[in-house]
Amino acid sequence: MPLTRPWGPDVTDIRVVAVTVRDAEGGEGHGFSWTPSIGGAAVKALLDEDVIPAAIGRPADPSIWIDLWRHVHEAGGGGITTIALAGLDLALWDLRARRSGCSVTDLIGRRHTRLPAYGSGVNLHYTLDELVAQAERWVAAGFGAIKMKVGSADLARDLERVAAVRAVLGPERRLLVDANQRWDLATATTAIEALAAYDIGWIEEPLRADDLAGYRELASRLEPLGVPIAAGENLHTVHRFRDFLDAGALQVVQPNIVRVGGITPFREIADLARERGVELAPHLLPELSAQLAYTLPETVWIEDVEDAGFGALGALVAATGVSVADGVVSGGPSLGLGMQFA
Ligand code: SMN
Ligand code: MG
Repeated sequence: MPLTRPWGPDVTDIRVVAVTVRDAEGGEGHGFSWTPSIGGAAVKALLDEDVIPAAIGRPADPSIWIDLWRHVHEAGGGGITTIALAGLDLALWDLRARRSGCSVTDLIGRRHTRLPAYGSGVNLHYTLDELVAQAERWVAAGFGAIKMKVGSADLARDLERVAAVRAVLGPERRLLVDANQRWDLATATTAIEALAAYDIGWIEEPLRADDLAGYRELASRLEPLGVPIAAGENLHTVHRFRDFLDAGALQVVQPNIVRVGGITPFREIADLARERGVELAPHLLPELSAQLAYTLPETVWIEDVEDAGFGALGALVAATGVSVADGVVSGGPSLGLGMQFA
C-alpha cells in the first residue's frame, strides 16, 4: 500500500501479507503480517514455506505459538520470523473470538472503552514550516501528546525544531521525541541534556536498538535529568525485553504487536512491563494496538501516525470501528479483530 505521507525517501509504502486460517469446522479467521517496505516478500515466503506447513493439522488455537516459534527459530529468534508468525497468531485470535461471537477485546476481557492517543509524525525530513504546521494540526485535533523525530546531523537543527513544536504545544501537552537509533552514546548524552530543557516526555531509541550496554550506561547518565528512555519497536521477543529491563535500561517499553509475533507474545511483554513497573506504549498499528490496550489494567497511550491507519489508507474490507477524535481512541469491532484486508 502506498503511504499518503512517505516516511522517508526509501519508505514510500507498507507491505501487508493477509493471512486466513480455516479450522476443521469451517470457521475462518483473518490476520496479517506487516512491515514498512522492507522484508515483505521474505515474510510471505516464510509463511508459505515454513509457518503454514507447520501449522496445518494443529489445533486452531493461539496456544500453538510457542511450537511454531521453535520451528522457525533457526531462521532467527525474532525479526522476519516473528513478523511472519504474527499473521497466523492474529488470524487464530480472530477465529477464536468469532467462535465466541465477540471481539478479541471482549474475549480477553475489556477494561477500557477509551484511551489517550498521541499524534506521531515521521517528520525529520519536513521543513520547519511543515513540522510546525503538523504540530498545529494535532493541537487543533485535540491531541494531548505528540511525537516528533530528532537526530539531525546538526544538534542545533533538532533544538530549533523541538523549541518550535514546544511553543505550539504550550507547557501542558506531552512532547515525545524519537531519534530512531541515530546517535551514539556520546552524541545522545549531549543531545538529551540539551533537549531536556523542553520537558521531554520520553526519548525514543536514542541508540542502536539492540545496544543493551549502551542503553544501560545512558540510563544511568540520564537518571539525574529525569528524561525517560523508550525503546522496543525493534526488539522482537519477551526475552530481549526482559534483558533490557533487567539492566534497568528502559522506562518505557514499546512492543510492536506484529514485530513481536502477534497478540500471544505481546500479552507476555505487557505482563512483564507491569511486573517491572515500567510504562507500556504499543508501537504503531493503532487499530490493532487499541483493541489489545483496552484489555490492560493500566492506561496506555496509543500511537496515531498521521494519515497512516489501515482504514485511512483504504486497506480494509470494512472499518474496524477504532477511531481517534479529540486525542482519544475509542470503538472497535463487534466480532473478532475486524481487520480483513481488501
Ligand atoms: C516509526 C517506525 C516505523 C514506522 C513508522 C514510524 C517510528 C515510530 O519509529 O516510533 O513511530
Ligand atoms: Mg520510534
